[in-house]
Amino acid sequence: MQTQPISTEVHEQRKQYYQRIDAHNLTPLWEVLGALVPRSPTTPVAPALWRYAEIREHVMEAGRLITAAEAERRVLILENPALRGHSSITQSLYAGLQLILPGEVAPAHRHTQSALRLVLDGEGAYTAVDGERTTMHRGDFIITPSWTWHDHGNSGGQPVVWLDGLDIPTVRFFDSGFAEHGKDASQIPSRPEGDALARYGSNMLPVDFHQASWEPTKVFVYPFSQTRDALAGIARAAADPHLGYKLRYVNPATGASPMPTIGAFAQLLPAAFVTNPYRSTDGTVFTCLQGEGTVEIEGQLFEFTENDVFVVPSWHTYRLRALGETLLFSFSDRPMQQGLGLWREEKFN
Ligand code: 1HN
Repeated sequence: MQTQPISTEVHEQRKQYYQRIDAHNLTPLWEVLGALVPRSPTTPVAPALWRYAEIREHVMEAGRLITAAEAERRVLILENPALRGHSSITQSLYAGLQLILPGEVAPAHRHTQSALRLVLDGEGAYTAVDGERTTMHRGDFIITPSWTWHDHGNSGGQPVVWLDGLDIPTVRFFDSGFAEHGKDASQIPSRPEGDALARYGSNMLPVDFHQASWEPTKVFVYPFSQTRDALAGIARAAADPHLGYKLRYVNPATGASPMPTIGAFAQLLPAAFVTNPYRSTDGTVFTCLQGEGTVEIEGQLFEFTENDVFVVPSWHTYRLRALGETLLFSFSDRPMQQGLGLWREEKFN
């Protein structure tokens, strides 16, 4: 950018010119070009952490103030501290903690926004997706792809809390949001529990089943037991210095992410493991399923333990440190960025 000094006369002429064109909704590019096309990402998103032990009681209090039916979804949104009022945890993604009490139903609806759930606390709830229920267990990764009917219920005896991740800011950006309410509060199951996982998620597929690369998977639950086994299985070999043992969830029919807008990952860090510094352009939401540790994000240190949620903004260098053996779940907009040719990462030593 040119930094030549200009006379006060020219400065004044330009200012008056900007005011004259302003009335026509015109503005000069040269005053904003540097900010529009930065040399590297300049995100407004702030690093942040939510300590589950500190916020759990606030989530439970919502259960005494409003029913799931009245709220439709009883959720406390995890708002990025630098994006308050935007219902966003990153520029493209939304996150929240949803509570469902014994006997409650969160009524059936569908929308073009894609959603994921990561079960954190309590047992006995279920989610139904397009006519099939799945009982939710801690650590299960459950998806409701765009325009799939979904409702939740709790037939157990404990409050159940899960982390919701949605592409709400992305759909808002595209102005492509549609939604519908179901005619019944709960879908009547049309398939037995476990059908989709057996049919589409057992290293086999129905013989005449084919999907385009952008289509979401029919596997709508990735049980934690399988994720844990896979991570334990790869942890017998050497760890990646930047990632530890990290796997991405996939649509087994295509190899792409389970849903086109959100990528999800599970990561095992052995006790005392410290990752080498790393950054990528996908701002990422993490939650700790097991263990405890610290994350250092551009010099800011956060301690995390089970069920804590933290966010690493785009292009922020971070380093994870595990105390005991630690298992992290994470999600980001990586598949969108990769599909558009925008995604970059950098590994430091
Ligand atoms: C939604 O449908 C759920 O189905 C949770 O559990 C959170 C936030 C915004 C819009 C729709 C759910 C949501 C949501």
